[in-house]
Amino acid sequence: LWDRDSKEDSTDKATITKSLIRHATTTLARAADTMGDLAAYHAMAHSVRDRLIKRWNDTQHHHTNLSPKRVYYLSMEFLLGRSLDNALLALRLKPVYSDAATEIGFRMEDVLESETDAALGNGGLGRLAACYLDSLATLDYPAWGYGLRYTYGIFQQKIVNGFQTEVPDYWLTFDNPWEIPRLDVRVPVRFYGSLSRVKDAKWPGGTRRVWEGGDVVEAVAYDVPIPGYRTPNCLNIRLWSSKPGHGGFDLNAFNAGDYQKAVAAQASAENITSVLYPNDNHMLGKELRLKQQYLFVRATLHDILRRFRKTGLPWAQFPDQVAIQLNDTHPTLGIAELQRVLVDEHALSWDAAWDIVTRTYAFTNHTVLPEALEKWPVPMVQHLLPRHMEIIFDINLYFLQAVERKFPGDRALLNAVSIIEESAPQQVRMAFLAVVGSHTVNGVAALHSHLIRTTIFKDFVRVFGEDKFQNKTNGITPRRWLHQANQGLSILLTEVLGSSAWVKDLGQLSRLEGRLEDSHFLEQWNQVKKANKERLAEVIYERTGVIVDPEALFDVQVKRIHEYKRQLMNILSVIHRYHDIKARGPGRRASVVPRVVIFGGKAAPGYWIAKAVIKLINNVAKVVNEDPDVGDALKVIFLPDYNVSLAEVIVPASDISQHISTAGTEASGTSNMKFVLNGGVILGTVDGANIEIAEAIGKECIFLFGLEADQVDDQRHRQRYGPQNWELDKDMARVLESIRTGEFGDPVHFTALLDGLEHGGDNYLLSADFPSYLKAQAEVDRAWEDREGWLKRSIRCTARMGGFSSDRAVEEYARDIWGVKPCRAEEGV
Ligand code: 26M
Repeated sequence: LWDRDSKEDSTDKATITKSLIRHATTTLARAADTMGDLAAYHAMAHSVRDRLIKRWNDTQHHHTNLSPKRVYYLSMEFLLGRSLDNALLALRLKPVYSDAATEIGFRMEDVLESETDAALGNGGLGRLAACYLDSLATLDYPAWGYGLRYTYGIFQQKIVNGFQTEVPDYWLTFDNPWEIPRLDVRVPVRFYGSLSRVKDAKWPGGTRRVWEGGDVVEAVAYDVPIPGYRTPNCLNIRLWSSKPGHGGFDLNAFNAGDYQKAVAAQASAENITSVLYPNDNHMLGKELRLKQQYLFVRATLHDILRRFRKTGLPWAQFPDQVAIQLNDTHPTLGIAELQRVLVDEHALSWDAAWDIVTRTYAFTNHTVLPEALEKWPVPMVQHLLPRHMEIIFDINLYFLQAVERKFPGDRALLNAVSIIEESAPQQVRMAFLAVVGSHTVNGVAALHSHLIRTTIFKDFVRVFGEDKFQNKTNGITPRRWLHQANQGLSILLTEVLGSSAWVKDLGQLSRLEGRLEDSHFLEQWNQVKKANKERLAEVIYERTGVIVDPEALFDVQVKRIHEYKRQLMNILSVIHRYHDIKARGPGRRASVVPRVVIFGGKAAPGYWIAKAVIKLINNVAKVVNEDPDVGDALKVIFLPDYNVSLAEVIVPASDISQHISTAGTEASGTSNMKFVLNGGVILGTVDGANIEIAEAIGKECIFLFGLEADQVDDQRHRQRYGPQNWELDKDMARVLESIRTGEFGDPVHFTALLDGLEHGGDNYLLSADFPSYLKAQAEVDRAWEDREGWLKRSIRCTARMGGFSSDRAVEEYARDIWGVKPCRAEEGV
C-alpha cells in the first residue's frame, strides 16, 4: 500500500526540511519564510503526523491479520498534554527535526511551546489513562483507548485579584494535527423513547424487547495516534464527538414551519460532547453527564462488536478476543449496554449474554470518598435509557437471588449489596453495578486496595471471595516524565548507565547507587537540578512577576485543589513560618533556610471552599513577598493554570514536594512518583502510593508524618463526640487568629475556611496533624543544610523508582486481568 522506498520516509535533514516547507506551503498555505512559531509548529506537527499515520496503519493491519486478544481502555478522560515533543522522541527524530527547524530559522523550544495542551481530563485519573496508553504502545500490546472528544477541555484558570476565574479552553481553535477525523465511522445513539414487546421466533421465549422513538444523535469517530517508544507500533485512541442524527432535522418541526426549532435540535445534539465536567473526585447528578456516558459506551461497544464480528467467531469466544477495562465507574453503563445488545439485537439468552459480559469487563476504582461515588436517580435513568434501567433491575434481581442462595435470610447483606439504593428516589449505585458486572476489581495502590476490600466493597468480598479484588499500583511513563521533561537528567543518566535502555527498562536506574561516592557525578547531578530550578524561576517570573532565588529550597504542592489534599494545612504552615521569621529579628533571620513555596492547581468552579483556599494562598503570597523583613528567606508563589505542560517544568525543579492528604483519602497519587523519579524528596502522609514509595526508596529518603489511616476514624469520633471538649492545636489557632484579624486581607473571604476548622469539626484533621507536620517541616530544613547528604538522597530517590513505571503497571494488568500478549508490527522505516 505504501511505497517504503519513497523519499518521504528518509530521515535525513534535507528530506525533513523539505517536508516542513511542503506542509507550510500546501497544508497551511503559508510562505515558509514569513511564518511565525505557531505556523512552524503546525508544519512540523503535520510532517510528524505523516510518519505516525504510516506506523498506525501498519500496526492496525498487523493486528487485524493476527487477530490477537485486544484490550480496550475505556476512559471518559485522557489528559494527554502536548504531543509533538513526545512523538519526536518516540520516533527518535528530535535531533534532526531540531536541525531542520534551525535551517528554516526557528528555535525548537519556541516551536514546541506553541502547542496547546490536549486537556481532556481533570487530573490523576485522566493522566493515568494517558500514561497507560503510552506504555501499551511502547510494550507492543494490541490495545485501543476509547474516550470523548470534548470541544472544551478543562477550563483555563486565570487569577484575578487573587481569585480563580475560569476561561473556556477552546483547544480546537486552530486545526488539531493530532487527530484523524473518521467522518465515515458514525454510530447512532438513542435517548428517551419507549419499549414494547414483539413476537419473533428467533428470540428465546419467542418475543423480543424493542426500544424505539426518542431522540437519535450520532457519535462520530476522531482517531488520535499514540506512538510507542522505539517500536514500530502505534496505537489509537478513538474519541467520539456527538453530531445531529442522520437526517437530523426534526421533520415535524420543519414541516410546521419552525425552522429555528429544527436547527436548535441540531445544536443540542452537538452539546452532548461539548464540555468536560470539571469536577474531580466529586459526583454531580446532571442529565447531560449521563448522556455523555451513554453516548460514549454505546458508540464504543458498537465499534468493538463490529470488529469482533469480522472475525466470524462464535459469541462465546468474545471474552477470548476482548478485554474491557473501565476507568472508574464513568463507563459502567457499558455493562448494561453489552447485555442489551447481546439479548435484544443478537438473540442470546440472558444467561449466555451475562456470562460473556462478566468475562469481558474489569473495573478500576479510583476513590473511596463518598461524595465521589456515582449514583444516578432511577427515574432519570428510566426516562433517558428505559431499556437499560430494566436490564439493571434484572441484573440486580438475579444477583440478589444468588446472594440469597449463598447466605439464606441475610437481609442486611441483601440491602448492603443491592445495586439499587432504597432511598427516595431510588438510586443506581454505579460502583456496585461495576463490581457485579466485572470479573476483576482493582484499587490503585496497596493501601487503597486494602481499603476497598474492607470498606466500600467488603460485603462483595463475602459474596465473590477475595480473589476478585486485586491491587494494581499506579505507574507513570518514564518517557514523558523523565526522558522528555528532564532532558538534562536524561542525558546524564544515559551517559552514566552507558545506554538509554533505562527509558524502556526503568529498573536499570538502580545501577546509579554504585555512583553515590563519585563526587564528580554528585556535582553533575547538582548542576542538572540547578538548571531545572533556574528554568522554573524564569517561568515564575514571567507568570507572577516574582523573583525567586534558584539556590533556595523549592517546596512544591501542585494538584487539584481539594479539602482532602489539604493545601489549607500547607498555607497555614507557611503563615506559621512567616510569623517565626518576623519574630526572629534581623540577627537570627540569617539562619533561616530560604524557601520558595510553590502552589498550583485548579478548583472545581462550584467548589467554594477550594476557591477560598486559592484566594488565601494568593493573599498570603502578596503579604509575604512584599515584606522587606522577609527578603529571600521565604517566597510564596501561586502558579496559575497548572496543567500537564506546566507540570513538565515544575516536576524536575522540585527539591521537596508535598503529598499530604488525610490518611486513607488519596487513593494513590501519581505526581508523588513523578517528583521522586526526578530526584525530588517527598514530604507526605502515610497515604496512597506514598507508602510504597517509602518502602522502595527507604525511610531515610522521605519525610512522613501524621496519623495513619486506621487512626483517622477514631480521631474524627473523638473530635465530634469525645469526652473532653475538643480544641484546635495551639499553633494552628494562632495562625487562624492572624487571618481573622485581617493580616492577610479582608477576612470575609475566609469565613468558610475558618468555620470549617473551628466549628465544622475539622473533617480532614488538619489540627490533629499540624504539630507533626511542623516537626517534619523542621526536619526538612535541617536535612537541607547538609547539602551533600541531600544530593545523595536525591540520587537514591531516582535510583529506586524503577517499580513505579507505568510499564510495570500495564504488564501486571496484562498478565493478571486482561490476558493479552505483545504483538509487534514489522519493522518498517
Ligand atoms: C464524576 C461524575 C461527574 C463528573 C465528574 C466525575 C469525576 C471525574 C474525575 C469523578 C472523579 C474523577 O477523578 C477521580 C480521580 O482523578 N481520582 C484519582 O485517580 C488517580 C489515578 O488512579 C489517583 O492517583 C488519585 O489518588 C485519585 O484521586
